Amino acid sequence: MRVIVFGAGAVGSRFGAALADAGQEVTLVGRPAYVAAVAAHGLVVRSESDRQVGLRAWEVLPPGTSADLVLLTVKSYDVRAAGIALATALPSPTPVFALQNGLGIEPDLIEGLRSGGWADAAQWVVRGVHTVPARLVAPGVVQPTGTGEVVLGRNPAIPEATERLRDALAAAGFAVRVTDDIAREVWRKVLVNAAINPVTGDHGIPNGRLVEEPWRGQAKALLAEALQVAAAEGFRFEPAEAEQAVFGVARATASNRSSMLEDVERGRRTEVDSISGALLALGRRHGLPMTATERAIVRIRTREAERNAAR
Ligand code: KPL
Repeated sequence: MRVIVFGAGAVGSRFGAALADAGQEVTLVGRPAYVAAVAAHGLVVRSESDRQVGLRAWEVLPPGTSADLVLLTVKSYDVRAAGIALATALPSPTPVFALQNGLGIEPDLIEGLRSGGWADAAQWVVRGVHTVPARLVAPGVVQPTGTGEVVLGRNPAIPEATERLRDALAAAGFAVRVTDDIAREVWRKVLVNAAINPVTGDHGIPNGRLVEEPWRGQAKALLAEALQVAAAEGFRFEPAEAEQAVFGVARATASNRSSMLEDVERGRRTEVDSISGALLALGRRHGLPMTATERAIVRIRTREAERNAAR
């Protein structure tokens, strides 16, 4: 199967390497330094001994490149632009799996794909979520940093695409399941990100330390607000189930630095808007108290600004 991994960050690289290792024909799309590194030495997977994986990487998709499916792993704020780029480059509409953190991803992707010329864009978009952790040690060098799960939704217009990706990911060694209620899984993942990412990003701690105070308490306060918003939107989770999800992921990815911490430390924009910002907007609409979330957003914005000023 020909797979385009659009967004060669840590997660895209981990998926791309594993799929290529399992025999899929993988093309990665990433930044110039990354593409140059992969051209020079392949994609390196770091463990006790480094392993090189042969695959193609491009800065932009050469027009006319076709694929059986696309794994979209760009940051949430780049989804629309990625949609335009994909619809412009691919010769015909192709299933696109959106694996981002946060809320409001599909409308952005559909809008981008439509602007790029796919009139029936909604027929080609499939949402998924995952908790697979990874770290980009250097351009073209990725380190798996724990275990996680992939959950794929189904688009009734292209149900077989989900089965194909599920089989490919399973053969590549990932725990993967398919659901007919991806909206609930997206909320479950948002709860996890809302609790883990701002606390780890603010305090510079790996995910595993979230089980310790005072971070545990901060994560629980964020989770409590996110749970209220989810319920107001029609997605009820038992608090114990949600806590289990948050601290279960924190333990399974203990040595991992959350994507928000990586972004803050590298002076990049974080996904705070699509995670905490989206929750805050909904919470306000429902008249819910959102003090912990508001504080977390301010702290992350401050971190982003500090890093940018120090550059
Ligand atoms: O999604 C993640 C992220 O860092 O954005 C988790 C699963 C929390 C792993 O760190």
